[in-house]
Amino acid sequence: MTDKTITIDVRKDLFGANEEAAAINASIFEQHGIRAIDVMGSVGTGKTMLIETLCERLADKYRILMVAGDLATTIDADRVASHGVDTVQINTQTACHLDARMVRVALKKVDLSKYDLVFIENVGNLICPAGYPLGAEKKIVVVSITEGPYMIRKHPLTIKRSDMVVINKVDLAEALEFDVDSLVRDIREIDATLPVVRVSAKTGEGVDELIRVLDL
Ligand SMILES: Nc1nc2c(ncn2[C@@H]2O[C@H](COP(=O)(O)OP(=O)(O)O)[C@@H](O)[C@H]2O)c(=O)[nH]1
Ligand SMILES: [Mg+2]
Repeated sequence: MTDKTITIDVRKDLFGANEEAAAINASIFEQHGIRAIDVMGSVGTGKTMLIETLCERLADKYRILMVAGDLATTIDADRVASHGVDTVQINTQTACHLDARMVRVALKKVDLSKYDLVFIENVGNLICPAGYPLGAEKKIVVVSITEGPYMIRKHPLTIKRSDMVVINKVDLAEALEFDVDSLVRDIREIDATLPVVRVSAKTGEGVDELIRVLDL
């Protein structure tokens, strides 16, 4: 390397800046007495449906805001809004994940004194969102049995950086002859103690347990 070369430490400069912004978001949530949950997972695993189900179950207990992250469209925000929940859509256009600054911009659009629980649906993929904390108290990852049997083993870092794994669509396990225990074993190989909850966002099976484990 010569003195003509400028080097950039991506971890320090990019991830470090995001972590600082996430810490600010966390303090904003705390000031307002808001609990926030970052919901990660591939496209189609049921993140939005799970948030819809949780909003229905928790409507009497919490004033809920949903922040939806997608490259384009307001489809997910509109789905959740149809349950009477306030929503903010962030369209990242090209970015494969939300970052803490995007979330801060979204939070500035609303009156935070009106809420005490925020669900943040991250952009659908199992890779990028894991590296970008948003200031939420928990990062949960939703996987589902329709993604096939290897998604846990192929994404160990995402599992390591999550506070909980939700295995969704268990209602389809029998029809697809899918061994849900094998997913749990794969998670255990990566983290022996990570909470794992099996649910069906569609039928509601396991959702009470999820609420209990999330301490909501
Ligand atoms: N059978 C079944 N289908 C589900 C379940 N959860 C979601 N789906 C379906 O899976 C598709 C993707 O769900 P969606 O919530 O949009 O996934 P997202 O992309 O992760 O937000 C939709 O057609 C849902 O109806 C579930 O628990 N069981
Ligand atoms: Mg969605």
